[in-house]
Formats: sequence, C-alpha cells, structure tokens
Amino acid sequence: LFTHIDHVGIAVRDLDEAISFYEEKYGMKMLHREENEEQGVAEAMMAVGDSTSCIQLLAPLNEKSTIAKFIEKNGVGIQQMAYRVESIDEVCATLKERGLRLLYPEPKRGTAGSRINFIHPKDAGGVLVELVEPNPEGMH
Ligand code: V0V
Repeated sequence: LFTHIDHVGIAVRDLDEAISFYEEKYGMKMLHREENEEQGVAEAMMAVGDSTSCIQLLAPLNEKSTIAKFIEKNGVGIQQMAYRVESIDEVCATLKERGLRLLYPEPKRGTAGSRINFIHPKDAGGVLVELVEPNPEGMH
C-alpha cells in the first residue's frame, strides 16, 4: 500500500530557527520551503542523507492553524507520520473499505503540488498518518 516513508512532520514555533538547527547540528539540507495557507503552515523539507525521506518542519501561520492547536496542547515535537503512495485515490478507497476514516473526501494540495489526505489519529493508534502522492514535477 505504502512505498516509502515520505516524511515525519515536526511542529515547531519558529521555522527559521528550526531550519538552522537541522542544518547546523545534523548537517541536513533543505530541499524545499513554502507556505500553505489552506493548511495554515509555513513548512520546510529537510533531506535525511541521500534518501528521499525528509523531516518536515511545520510552523503555524496563525493561531487557528492545526499546528498552533497541536503546540498548545502537546508542545513542540512529532505531529505526523507521512507515507508515500503511488495512487492516493486507490489507497484512500482501500483504507475506507478497511473501515478507516480519512479527513478529506478528496485529496488536498500538499508540499510542492503533491496530493495529500490524512487518516484520523483515532483510527490509527494515536498517530496522525498522512498519505502523499508526490507531484512528478515536484521534489522527488
Ligand atoms: C489531534 N490528535 C492527535 C493529533 N492531533 N493525535 C495524534 N497526532 C496528532 N497530530 C488527537 C487529540 O489528542 C485528540 O484526542 C483528538 O485527536 C482530537 O484532537 P483535537 O485537539 O480536538 O484536534 P482536532 O480534532 O481539532 O484536529 C485534529 C485533526 C487536525 C487531526 C483532525 O489536526 C487535522 O485536520 N490535521 C490534518 C491537517 C494537518 O495536520 N495539517 C498540518 C500539516 P483526545 O484528546 O480526544 O483523546 S500540513 C502538511 O502536512 C502538508 C502541507 C504536507 O505534508 O504536504
């Protein structure tokens, strides 16, 4: 069903500070950075070595952001686990058949034009699971 770990998402308060930490302490390179208003986030994708898996640093764009709510409740730290898929439409249909709740009826726009959806954490053992179908012209 899933082909790779696409990224692990980490909620941070200050994106620039977090990017500097990952660059300076871990030597990671930033592959991409953008603001996604629909998701309420400023985000940066940090490459883990030469793999295509990333750490996604997520800072809230405003106080209504899901990331602001997450930090208020839990503090900073791991917010989500994202698996890469080939066809998000097929994978979502299969997961629905298996009784899992997806957050969106149709995929939304994610990093670099990817298509994304989420499994509700209450149906996934307390883990917010994101599904990512990358944009072929995007990062990977
Ligand atoms: C909430 N819960 C979580 C959680 N967020 N559990 C594990 N991991 C998380 N991140 C639990 C929470 O502890 C509650 O459990 C319950 O779910 C309801 O939480 P809530 O605080 O009342 O929050 P809600 O229901 O308002 O919102 C939770 C959901 C929301 C997951 C529905 O965060 C959401 O829509 N997330 C998807 C979008 C997103 O995260 N966007 C930002 C990343 P108890 O206390 O009732 O037991 S954007 C992104 O990843 C992009 C652009 C990309 O990758 O391309």
